[in-house]
Amino acid sequence: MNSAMNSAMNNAMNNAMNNEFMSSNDIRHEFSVAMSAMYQKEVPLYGDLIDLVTEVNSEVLDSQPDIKAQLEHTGDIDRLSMERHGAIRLGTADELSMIRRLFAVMGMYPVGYYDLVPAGVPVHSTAFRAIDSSSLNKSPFRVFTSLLRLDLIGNKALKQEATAALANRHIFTDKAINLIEHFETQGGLTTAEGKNFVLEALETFRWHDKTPISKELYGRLSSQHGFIADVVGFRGPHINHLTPRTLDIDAVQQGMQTRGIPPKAIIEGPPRRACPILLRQTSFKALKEAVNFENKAGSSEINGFEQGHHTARFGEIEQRGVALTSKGRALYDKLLSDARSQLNASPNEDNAAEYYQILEKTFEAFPDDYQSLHEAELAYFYYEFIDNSNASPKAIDLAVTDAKLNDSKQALTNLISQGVIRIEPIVYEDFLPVSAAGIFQSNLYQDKGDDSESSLGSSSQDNSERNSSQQAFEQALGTSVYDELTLYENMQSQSLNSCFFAMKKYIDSKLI
Ligand code: OOG
Ligand code: NI
Repeated sequence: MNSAMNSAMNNAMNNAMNNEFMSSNDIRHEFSVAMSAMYQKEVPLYGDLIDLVTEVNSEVLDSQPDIKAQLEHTGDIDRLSMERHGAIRLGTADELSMIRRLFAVMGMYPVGYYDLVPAGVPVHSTAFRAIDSSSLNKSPFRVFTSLLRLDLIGNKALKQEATAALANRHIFTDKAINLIEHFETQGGLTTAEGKNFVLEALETFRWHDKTPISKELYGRLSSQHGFIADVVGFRGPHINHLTPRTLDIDAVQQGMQTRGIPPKAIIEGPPRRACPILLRQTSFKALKEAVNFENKAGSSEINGFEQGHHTARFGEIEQRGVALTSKGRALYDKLLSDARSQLNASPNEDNAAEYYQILEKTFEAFPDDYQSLHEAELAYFYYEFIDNSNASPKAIDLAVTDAKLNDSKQALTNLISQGVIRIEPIVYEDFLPVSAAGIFQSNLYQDKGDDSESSLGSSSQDNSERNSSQQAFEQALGTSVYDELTLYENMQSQSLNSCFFAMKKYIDSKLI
């Protein structure tokens, strides 16, 4: 862990210990609520989506009491309708490094590196989120944050114009920056400062319908890639979608169709399964929105502005499952790519049914019960000691000694099948690059259709290219990103340790 990250962690710890400060978890929660209210006002169709999700979720709760009981047990029931993530796109290294400091105030740290260039999208990204189980439980809100790869614009003159436009904008209010600095020096914000911070931070994510560039420059940027125009053409990184959690994504996809909320062609990610893995997502197609382009000299000028439109903002839904180990993830990536090559076209409206069929068939190779996923080390789990199991303390003692001393997987597996240890899936908190690319693509090319290729095309990429772009991203960010697999690994091993500890206490109390 580097020193910037260390000080972020120290801040978070001081913050939690020092009562006079508002906790970062509370700041994050209040921010996500404020952001949701702002976005529903800005994009009313998103409010309709939330209504649909709420209805589908309550139907699931009514018809499947076991799911309701589980959500009540974990405390998730109260947070069910809260947004799980949003996304923004930034233009410069300075913006990225300041946004890192802004999110740190809310206890959100950069996790994972996503390179979208091989998928034809000129950005690379990370996700800012809480990193420990208890903070995630308090508020799982995350922001998928992308940085534009201006270096990929081939046309030198255009690149210069884009760079100049970005250099002119200030996406943070002075008060927000002051409060961030105050947080860093004091180690926290008081409740009054925290509430003020939420209001100031919100300004960065607001929609502006007056652009700082001309329609003509906007057109040239769009013809390179819609994404470049979306970043360079605006005064700030408007939140481009928010994403609530649904208990049945297939039902929401259906429901959108019948309610006139235009869905994207397919649900991204793995197929529907008994034991959900990773992340399934879908969205409604981005809206065509009126914007006013700066036009001091033009003939069609209305008060110095020329009218036009822009397409970028949408609403999304997600359904999450268990986090996969690197072995599980490799299997997921392989099966997804097998399914896509069998389809022999990119999934779209016309081949959606065929695509789902192929996907389901292909994923039969992925075990679909938690016990098998655990045994094959494909997924991460929490361990819980059940002290009312029928196993004798002596037998538990032997099995624990074996599992601990010999690191014996068999002993652990036995304890699980005897019902002494219960496993509980660790939820995947991150994103999937192929899915993200699918979300990006279907929301940037409304006028041209889902399949249109960007002028950057898609390219293959070797490992050294990937490593060097990750380094460039981290340099811009001002710190390295957390490795998501290490975080899940730690959660799992910490949970196993506390489970063993609880068992040891139990055995000692019985055997003495
Ligand atoms: C981000 C797209 C990625 C997701 O859920 O995979 C994303 C964007 O459109 O800026 O949010
Ligand atoms: Ni998203």
